[in-house]
Amino acid sequence: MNRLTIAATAIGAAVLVAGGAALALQSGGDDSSAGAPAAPAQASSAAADSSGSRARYIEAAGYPRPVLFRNGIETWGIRGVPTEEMVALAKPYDMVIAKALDEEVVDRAKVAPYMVAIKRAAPEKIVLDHFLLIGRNPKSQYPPVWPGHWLLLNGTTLASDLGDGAGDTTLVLTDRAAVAAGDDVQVTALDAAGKPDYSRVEQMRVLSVAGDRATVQRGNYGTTRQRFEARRTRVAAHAAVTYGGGDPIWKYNFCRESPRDPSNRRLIEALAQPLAEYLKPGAILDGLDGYQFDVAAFSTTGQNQGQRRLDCDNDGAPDSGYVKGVSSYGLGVVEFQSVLRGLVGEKVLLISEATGWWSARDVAFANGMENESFPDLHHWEQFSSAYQRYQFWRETARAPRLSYLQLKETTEAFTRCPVEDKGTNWKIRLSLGAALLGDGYFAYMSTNEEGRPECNYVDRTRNNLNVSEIEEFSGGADKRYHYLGSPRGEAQHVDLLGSAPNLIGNGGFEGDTAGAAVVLVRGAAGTLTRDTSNPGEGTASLRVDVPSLLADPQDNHVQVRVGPFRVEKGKEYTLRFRIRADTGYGVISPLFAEAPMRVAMNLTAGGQAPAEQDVMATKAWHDYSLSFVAAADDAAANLFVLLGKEAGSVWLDGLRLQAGPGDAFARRFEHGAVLVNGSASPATFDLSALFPGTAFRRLRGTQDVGFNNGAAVGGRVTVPARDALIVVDTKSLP
Ligand SMILES: [Ca+2]
Ligand SMILES: [Ca+2]
Ligand SMILES: [Ca+2]
Repeated sequence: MNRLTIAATAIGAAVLVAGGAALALQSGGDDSSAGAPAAPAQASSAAADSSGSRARYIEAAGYPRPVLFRNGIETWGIRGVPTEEMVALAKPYDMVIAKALDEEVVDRAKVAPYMVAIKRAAPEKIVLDHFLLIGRNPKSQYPPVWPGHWLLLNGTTLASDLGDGAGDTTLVLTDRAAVAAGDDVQVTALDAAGKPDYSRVEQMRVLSVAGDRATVQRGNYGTTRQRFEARRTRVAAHAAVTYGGGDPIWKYNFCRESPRDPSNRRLIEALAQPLAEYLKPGAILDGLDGYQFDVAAFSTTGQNQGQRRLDCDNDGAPDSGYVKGVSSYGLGVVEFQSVLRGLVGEKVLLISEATGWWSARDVAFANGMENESFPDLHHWEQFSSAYQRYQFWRETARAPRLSYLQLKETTEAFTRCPVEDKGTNWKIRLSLGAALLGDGYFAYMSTNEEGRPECNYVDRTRNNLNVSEIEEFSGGADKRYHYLGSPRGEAQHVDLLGSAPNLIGNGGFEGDTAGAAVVLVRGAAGTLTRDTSNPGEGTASLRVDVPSLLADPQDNHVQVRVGPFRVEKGKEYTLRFRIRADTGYGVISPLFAEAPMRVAMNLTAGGQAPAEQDVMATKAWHDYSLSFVAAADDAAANLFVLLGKEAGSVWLDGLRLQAGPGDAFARRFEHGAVLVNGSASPATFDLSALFPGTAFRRLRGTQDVGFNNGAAVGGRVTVPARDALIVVDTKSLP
């Protein structure tokens, strides 16, 4: 994938360096079908039914809600510190998330006993294993993966026989473009009918390719050399990804048509089973609350490698993870969550990932989502999109609902590169501020993902541990966790657009569809009509139908152009609209009836569209607001609605595009308030109108004493562009 997922789990790789030698784990032994080591004997299931105290605590605990996320706990876990030290490290946090299995980084199972101990010491805390859902390190032994369950790129066949001798290191390929130097390839015998025989598989590494010949390293990853016949052998590269210079990760085949193992299980069932087992009494994650699924994804088109595309039904033809015109991979991830939910019941927390264009859609079965390095992996210009996706999950996920945001960047307060990071504490405030508009859980890691790990902050008072405790968690000098108390209602959207003129003349589509046109790219199909059934407002809405996708949806583009209108370079414009969609997923299976459709938009000016932002659309009308900064002066700019990766129908209504910022929010708490400005320009909040009769002050900071200076905050306060301000009520917190 692109930077989005390359960045996704770079921490794991960074910590691995500190971890030293790789550890080969034994599989679980005869009593464990799950194939993971059992928990230490002293780890009983005392925490197994903690959901009651957990629920009471979640209800009672105030905000903000700090999350201890990976960094410190994994570093200490692989170092082997005394358990009491780890329990003390976790003490101030409401939620603890770390890798406690070896699926991505081989040595992280050392962290598991600490996670079990943290949960036992404080059953009210939420303790989750951070599980990489996209794939597994082939060096790990578990979860066990049957060879037919790996996701492969479209492959080729052997053109000549291959022996099993020491010198047999050349594959003669029917299609040389199917493999590349550096690939891990799965070589599978084909039976008389041409179907893969997964009992005869060998893993090889391609060292070089010349003409139709590939030189390979044989018998890798515990497989043994075998003889393979010409034309009766498939050679296919693993769909793989590497995070931050770590080991290759081989991807799982979540497609609903993936091959079935000898127990008639697809990857969907075969992976859910051990994950349910690991949480059971006596097993490695005994008593933990559940999983956070890293890189849970719906879209796969970005996982292709140029012309080499996924072949998820293993029929030898490329499909980009789509079967019969739908993302079979994406729906397979939803089905996986439904199967796991069925195995673990309602008390286990399953947290999905909704970061960027590949966001998962398993809202009906997961309790919530993570947005990684909010907004959407460092995309500050996509605040509108990432923030509203967070709120969408809060409204639609399975109860009990719980979503969180995390930030993974070095900042002025937490860096070893003070010059480069000067003036960046707003990143912490804005992402925490956005979290406080929802469930309030927030994780901060000082991690540089721009290739400068030497900038990462370390805590010298804790033997250079990589933890960063932000002052906003405990109110600075006040040192009181949860100082804001409970929220007083939901966040308020503060309208700063006023009476700025609507640049879209016919956004209600009452009489016709004038101003909107469908643009089809390279043979894609799509139509646009005015629809009077179930309008969003007035008597009609704009309906866009994408009846079918091209065989390979990576190339399928259906765009709706709305405009033209005049914009000025560098100015911010906010689009407000209503949207609903019919995906047809519910016809495939009732499991998918609630899976939303992703609809992306951009503001194109001077031929440039710097930020594509998306929303989640369902059968019911949703109101959304997306803010864009125009990239150029343009008298004939357009808004583009970007469709074509999913078939179905989309309805749009009430389009209003106005000059001005759209991402200003305020939320009142028992003992204070948070003012969030995700916009590209400063925003002034009228506190006397929002929260009349209350006197506020800023936090008394110890890390950013200029911003959090303890000063009284009057009736009107301006929050800089892309920043947030937490104020406390001077009556309850003088
Ligand atoms: Ca993630
Ligand atoms: Ca295929
Ligand atoms: Ca209308």
